[in-house]
Amino acid sequence: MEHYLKLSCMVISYTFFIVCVNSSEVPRPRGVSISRAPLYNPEKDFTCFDGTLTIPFNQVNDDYCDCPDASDEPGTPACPNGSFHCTNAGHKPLNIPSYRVNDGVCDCCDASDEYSNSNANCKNNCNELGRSAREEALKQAELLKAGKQIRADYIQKSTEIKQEKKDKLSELEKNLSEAEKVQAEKESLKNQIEELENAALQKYREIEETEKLKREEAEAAKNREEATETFKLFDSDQNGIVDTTELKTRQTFDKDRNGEVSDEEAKYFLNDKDEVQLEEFIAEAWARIKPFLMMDAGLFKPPTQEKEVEDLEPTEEAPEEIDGSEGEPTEDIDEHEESEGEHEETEEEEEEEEEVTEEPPPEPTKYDEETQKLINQATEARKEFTDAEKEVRHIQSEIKKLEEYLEKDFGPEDEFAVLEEQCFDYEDYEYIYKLCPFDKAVQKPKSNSMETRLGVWSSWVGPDENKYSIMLYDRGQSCWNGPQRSTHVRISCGSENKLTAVSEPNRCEYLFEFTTPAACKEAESDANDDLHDEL
Ligand SMILES: *[C@@H]1O[C@H](CO)[C@@H](O)[C@H](O)[C@H]1NC(C)=O
Ligand SMILES: *[C@@H]1O[C@H](CO)[C@@H](O)[C@H](O)[C@H]1NC(C)=O
Ligand SMILES: [Ca+2]
Ligand SMILES: [Ca+2]
Repeated sequence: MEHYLKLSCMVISYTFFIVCVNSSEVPRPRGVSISRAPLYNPEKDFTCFDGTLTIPFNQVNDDYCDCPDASDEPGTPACPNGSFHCTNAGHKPLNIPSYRVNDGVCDCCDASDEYSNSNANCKNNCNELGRSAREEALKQAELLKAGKQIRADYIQKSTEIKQEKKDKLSELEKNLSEAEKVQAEKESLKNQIEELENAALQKYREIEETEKLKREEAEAAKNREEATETFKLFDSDQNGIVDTTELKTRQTFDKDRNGEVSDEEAKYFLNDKDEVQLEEFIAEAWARIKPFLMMDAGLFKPPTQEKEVEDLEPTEEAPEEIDGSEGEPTEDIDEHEESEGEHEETEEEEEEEEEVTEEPPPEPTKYDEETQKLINQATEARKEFTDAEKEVRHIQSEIKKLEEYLEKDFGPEDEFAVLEEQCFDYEDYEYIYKLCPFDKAVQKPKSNSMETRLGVWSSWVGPDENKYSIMLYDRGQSCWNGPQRSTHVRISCGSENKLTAVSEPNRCEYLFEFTTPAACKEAESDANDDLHDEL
């Protein structure tokens, strides 16, 4: 076709762009690109591209749609589904749907789409547009060139970091198996010594058991004695029976505090009977009576009621335990305090008016020298085992961190890895936004420090041909009455790493714009495409 293509080509910028400007129109039907011109031969009948029909050439662009595929009307709006080509000399060629031809709106910068519509008043401004587009392209090209340099450095650095991490991982794996061995040894040592310790302590446990039993017996005896004395006191007519009449004289039993002890109230304290004898009094009634006596004596305060001052003969006995249960001597031999203070509880003392205190600390048992030595050794062995266990766990968590790092997708050449462990801020009117790549996105109001998590690193979610153009951070804090927050980060080539814009296109869905040299790389399918058509 070259014989009628008279193109003057300009080479702009050393390598990237060759822009061709038509110096004269190539003879071809209106709305047809140069590359398709050979398909329209005025010397012959025209056959629709889909082969359905052959028509005289003068029916091409006659503003009547003959071909189902619209191929006979490239330059008119006659076919509903056609396409119109603007050459746009000086700028980029363009294809528009044919219904835009002569629709009164300027679509092509060379005004060719409005050829029969002078009202549209379209001007050819392709040269101006072309010039600024080329300037912009030049700038982009320079940015790209500089960015690519930095990107190459990033790749280099990432490779080093990654290698370091891998080395460290394999070292840690060795250390782990060492540490596990140590742990196993320490455990077996601990078990051995604990067996000896256990045997040595057995006799002390038996002693303790006996003592506990003794204490419980003493407790029971004391309780009985108290009960008996109270019985005698209540049994005012000394007939060996306590009845409701006898109780009704005592304000203590005015449960509802209405100033009178009713029959019901008195019966309650006699185990729902009218009268009881001593044994039943001890076994059943005493448990109901005792707390009320204590309350009167001021030894037992229910949480809400203040003790009331009543003129009651003081009870001779002030029981000093509420629940009578001694602190069980447990087996925590580890935690012995070496306080030698032997202090005997003289339980028979009558006038103990002191408040009920917390259980006294269990008396430290005195062990014989041999046993004490075993205890010390066991304590040490337990500690060593715990330390070994801790070390194992520590190494495991280090390994886990490294593995997580190595699993992260830092781009096809790990070019984004350098952004890890950095954070970038963007401030608007109200908030400071923070992006920590491969970690999280957060938002913090300027007025306080309450951070809101807008998402944690999930994955790359760009379209197939450009997967590494969008990052997703999801699983952020839930919105009130709404979904969990999430953030998309659009990545583009820039001379520096910078968060350049933040918006919230949908409720709780944020969009960050981030530039980085790591993204400076020609897109697979860009640039010269449009020109191919014309060359
Ligand atoms: C328009 O043309 C395309 C192919 O050129 C075809 O796939 C499509 O179905 C057509 N649509 C109509 C409405 O004719
Ligand atoms: C692994 O163990 C060796 C020897 O105990 C220690 O020097 C080294 O620091 C450990 N390596 C790591 C990565 O912690
Ligand atoms: Ca036609
Ligand atoms: Ca138009």
